[in-house]
Amino acid sequence: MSDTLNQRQIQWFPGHMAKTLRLIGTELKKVDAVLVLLDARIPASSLNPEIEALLGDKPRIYLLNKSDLADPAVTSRWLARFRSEHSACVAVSSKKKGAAAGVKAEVDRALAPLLARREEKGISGAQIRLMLVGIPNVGKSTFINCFAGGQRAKAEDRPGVTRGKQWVTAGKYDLLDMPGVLWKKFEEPRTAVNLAFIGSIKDDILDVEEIAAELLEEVKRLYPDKLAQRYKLRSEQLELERYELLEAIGKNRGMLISGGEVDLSRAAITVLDEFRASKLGAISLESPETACFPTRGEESR
Ligand SMILES: Nc1nc2c(ncn2[C@@H]2O[C@H](COP(=O)(O)OP(=O)(O)OP(=O)(O)O)[C@@H](O)[C@H]2O)c(=O)[nH]1
Ligand SMILES: [Mg+2]
Repeated sequence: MSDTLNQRQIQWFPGHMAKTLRLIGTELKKVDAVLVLLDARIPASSLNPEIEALLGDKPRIYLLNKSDLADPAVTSRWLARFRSEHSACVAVSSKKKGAAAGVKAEVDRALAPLLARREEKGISGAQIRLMLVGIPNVGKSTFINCFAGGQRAKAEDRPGVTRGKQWVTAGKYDLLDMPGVLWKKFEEPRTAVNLAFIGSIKDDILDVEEIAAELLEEVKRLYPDKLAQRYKLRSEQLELERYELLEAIGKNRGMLISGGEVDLSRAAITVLDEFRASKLGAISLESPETACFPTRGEESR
């Protein structure tokens, strides 16, 4: 399936994403630092190597967003991993009040040399300008709303909501919201699948049954108890092959079509929706010990 996804690269990298990438390049000169939003459930797969390469030496802070949906124990290991590579990193839940305070402190810390220079020059009142970048649907606009207060940027539960750049002022900070951007070719086949699981690739270009069956396989491997509990699966059902498992779930939920067959497509949509809405509980799909993850300096190669 991953091959199929890779063959469809044109559809998930439409023209507006190439445009956004160019926009990031030009706007970069105008900002003091970049906030790179990652999805805490898949920090490696949500790290865009093309953005990394563009950022160069610009101060950056990685935000593990949607950390309310991720396994806290795995998130702390990711924080340690980023920090061990001298990258500032904060776990964030943008939908929760007060989530921005930790990020503001981290920004001020990362920009301490710049702020000291401004103080010397007598321009300490100058705005701190931050650009937000990340894959579609990772929560950039929601984060801005949480940082600035109120509904300042449009945020919705689907990829591709923000279409152009937008500046939002929050006290001494100016934030630049950007459209989400993916990259043309995924080095690791798992990347495309992980992005599909969390809803960063539009479902209408995906085979949802295949994605749901693959997700079940992954959750079964990592959190079998959560899967069994959510779908009331007996231990022998957990042993089923992935499509049979999807079928069993549809059956348990009474999703039948005429003739008594299970409506696999409905079951698949349910599994994906419920995973994305965190109905199975907090789940991390990537850990720093096993994920293929570029270290700083490697990314521009
Ligand atoms: N549970 C949870 N949901 C979040 C969080 N941040 C954002 N969301 C949800 O994720 C969805 C996408 O959020 P957006 O802010 O529109 O994402 P975006 O990165 O701006 O997306 P594009 O503009 O499409 O690139 C929305 O349904 C948000 O409510 C978070 O920290 N936790
Ligand atoms: Mg947006």
